Amino acid sequence: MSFEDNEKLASIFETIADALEFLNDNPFKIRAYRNAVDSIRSLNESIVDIYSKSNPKKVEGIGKDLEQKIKEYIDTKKVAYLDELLEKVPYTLFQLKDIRGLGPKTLYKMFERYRVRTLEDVKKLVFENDELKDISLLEKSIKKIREGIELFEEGQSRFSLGASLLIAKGLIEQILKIDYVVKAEIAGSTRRGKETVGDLDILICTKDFKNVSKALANLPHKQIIALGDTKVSLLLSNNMQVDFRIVDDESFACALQYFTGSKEHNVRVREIAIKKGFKLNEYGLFFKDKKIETKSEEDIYKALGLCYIKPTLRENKGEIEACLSNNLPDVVELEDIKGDLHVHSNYSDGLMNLEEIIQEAINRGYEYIAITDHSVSSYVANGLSVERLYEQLNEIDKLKSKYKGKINILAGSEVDIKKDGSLDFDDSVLKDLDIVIASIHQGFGNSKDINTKRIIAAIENPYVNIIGHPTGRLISQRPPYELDMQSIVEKAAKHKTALEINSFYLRLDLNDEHARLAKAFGAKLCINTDTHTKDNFNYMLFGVLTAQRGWLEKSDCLNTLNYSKLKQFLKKR
Ligand code: DGT
Ligand code: CA
Ligand code: CA
Ligand code: ZN
Repeated sequence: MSFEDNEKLASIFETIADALEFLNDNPFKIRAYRNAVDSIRSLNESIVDIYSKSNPKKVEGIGKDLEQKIKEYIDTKKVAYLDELLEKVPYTLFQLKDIRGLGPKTLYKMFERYRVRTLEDVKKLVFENDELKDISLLEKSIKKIREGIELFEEGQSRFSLGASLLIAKGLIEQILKIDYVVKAEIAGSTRRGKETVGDLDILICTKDFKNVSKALANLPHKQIIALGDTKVSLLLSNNMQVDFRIVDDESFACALQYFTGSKEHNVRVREIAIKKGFKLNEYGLFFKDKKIETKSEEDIYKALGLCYIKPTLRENKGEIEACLSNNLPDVVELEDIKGDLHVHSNYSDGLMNLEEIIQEAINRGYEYIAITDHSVSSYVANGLSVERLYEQLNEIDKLKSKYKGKINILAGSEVDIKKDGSLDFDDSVLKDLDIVIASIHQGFGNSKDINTKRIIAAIENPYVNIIGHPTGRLISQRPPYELDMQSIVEKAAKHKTALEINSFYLRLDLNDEHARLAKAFGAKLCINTDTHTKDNFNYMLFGVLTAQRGWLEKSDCLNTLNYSKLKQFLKKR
């Protein structure tokens, strides 16, 4: 099954990278594996299909050595190098590497010195000791690890939207090949575009319940949790649970509405149904016990006197009221996006050169594209010095003329906001750029007041156009830094600085609620992918779903503007 292979291979490479990190191996080698993981996760086709060809096309981020390992995987379904590494690092440690404040080096020291192997072992160690001098952990670090463990335990039981959508897509492709399956659709929180997903829900339309449920149970899995004619639940190899519901054509629309949820939204819709004399459940819509034909979800909402409410809005956060008072937002769609304004090239830590980026943006039908590499302080990301920035500007200038009429290129930078709130480049440099993103990449541990001041200083800078990933969170890995979000959105609106919705699936930053707050205060949002590889451009969907959940309309977003309107906004004043 194609996409499951992508995920399997990505997680093998990820585990190899983690193991190398535990063992303090060469950082470039680790980087190569991580880059490969990234490219595989954002691929739009099966890695097995690509590399099964005799003369496979080049996949970005995958060099000769890793190509060999992929071929080995295709032949043997495993990578022997991983087994070798697993003899040195106990596998249980891997699950703990995402605990904030811990890190592979400390974890490995804990293993060597105290034979710590599981989360329970780590908890015992750090909650019973205020410091561990033997492995040079003082009180402050121990406190951080304790906080990290709490966050980790919260996030453990949920998957990222990115992983969930990827797996769902692969499963649906498989399911549609089963005999007598007419339709298959994603439902549940994945369809609502929620940032994390507890389990995956898939709805399947057929007449042949028995054979379809049998075929579902034959999809690759680790365990069968439930097996009946109308419901099959599987545990996948990555521990994700998938609930398949099998329905006939007559019930499909109502079942889709029901299993999309949210539960809270459904409760409200059902109340409205009952008040009007209807009954609504997963089997159908009934009026005085007579089943009413519903071909689509639209039909259901319409019959109840409601307008159609998109899945991303179905959270009972005011959408029913908005619908009844004709104020439901006409939310932004993927097709409304006219360009990506946060892109890294191989001048810093991206994998594409400038022309590859431009070509890809053209392929995607974008009207404009910005090049925004890191600035000098982001030195792990190979940030650009002023000299290298001007070199790049020079090259971009030439490309602007070369691609004139095909796409508009904006020369920019993702400038670090330094600890004191000043920026990595002086205004005299920033004024030469077409677009400036300012982001915090260092000094997360400060107070709410200091963090807020740093961001507001950047917002007020006359050359800054966008604040990148404003809260710095990494979903279930790093909490957002504390910010006074209301002051930030107010200032952003006032100074015409947009706030980013970073679409990378572990960021989704701003999140849906912050986006909605920003909109309420009239700030513009910009949905960017923070692309580092060609396929990362696909992340735009996650950002758009988040924007929809934040009730954003096309007019609330910066990168839905056409090029001349965009240029006007970028001038700020
Ligand atoms: P998750 O999996 O935690 O990310 O969230 P959901 O929304 O996917 O929840 P899930 O998988 O438990 O159920 C999928 C949908 O099915 C849910 O959004 C609404 C519907 N549903 C499930 N159980 C119930 C229930 O007991 N009552 C109602 N009204 N709806 C339910
Ligand atoms: Ca679910
Ligand atoms: Ca479920
Ligand atoms: Zn970036």
